Amino acid sequence: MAITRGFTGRRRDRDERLPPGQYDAKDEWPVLHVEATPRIDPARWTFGVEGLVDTPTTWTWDEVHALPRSRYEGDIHCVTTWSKFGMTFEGVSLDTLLEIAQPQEGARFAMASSSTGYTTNLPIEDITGGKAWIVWEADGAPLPEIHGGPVRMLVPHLYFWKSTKWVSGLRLMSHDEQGFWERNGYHDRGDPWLEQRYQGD
Ligand SMILES: Nc1nc2c(c(=O)[nH]1)N[C@H]1C(S)=C(S)[C@@H](COP(=O)(O)O)O[C@H]1N2
Ligand SMILES: [Mo]
Repeated sequence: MAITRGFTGRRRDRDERLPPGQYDAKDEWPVLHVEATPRIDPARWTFGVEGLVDTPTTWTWDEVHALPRSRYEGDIHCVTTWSKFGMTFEGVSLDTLLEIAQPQEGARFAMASSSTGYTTNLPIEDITGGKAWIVWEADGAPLPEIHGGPVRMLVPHLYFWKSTKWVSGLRLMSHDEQGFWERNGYHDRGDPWLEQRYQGD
């Protein structure tokens, strides 16, 4: 009898891609947001980087599409305990955008915003070094409006509330400030492998 990896060791009990306290949502991609889904015409969408940068820059839909494309293939994890394996997202790396905007030495945190008013805070180290994107495609199709289309942020190594839907900009700051869910009790960083769900975790 053939013994495959799936039938040996720990993996039988628990998929090693699953952070503690999470379950595999399989084919389902739950939709979660606190505001009404906005209708955003890509022709009017912009993304701006401001705050502690030498070159504050705003990109249009056409301008971000002219930048080098970057793809994420991997898993996502929501604090409400679902995880989803093997997702593919395409857009542009935040490294590319920050290379243009030129963060200043004192920039240590970022606030990501949606045009709806939703915000979430992130340390600079979590959005640089190939760990964060703005994306307009999911699994080979245009990002659905309900999942943040035309463009959302993607920071897949942190809980998914850090991935702002209908993203409109990023402000770089010297100090940490709390965003929407963080002010409401969620963790300032949100690492699923450390189970940083709530303030104090
Ligand atoms: N603008 C906005 N972005 C948001 C949210 C939100 O309420 N508004 N919710 C966050 C949370 S809690 C999660 S789990 C994911 C859900 O993304 P999905 O609906 O595409 O699964 O979006 C994140 N980004
Ligand atoms: Mo979430």
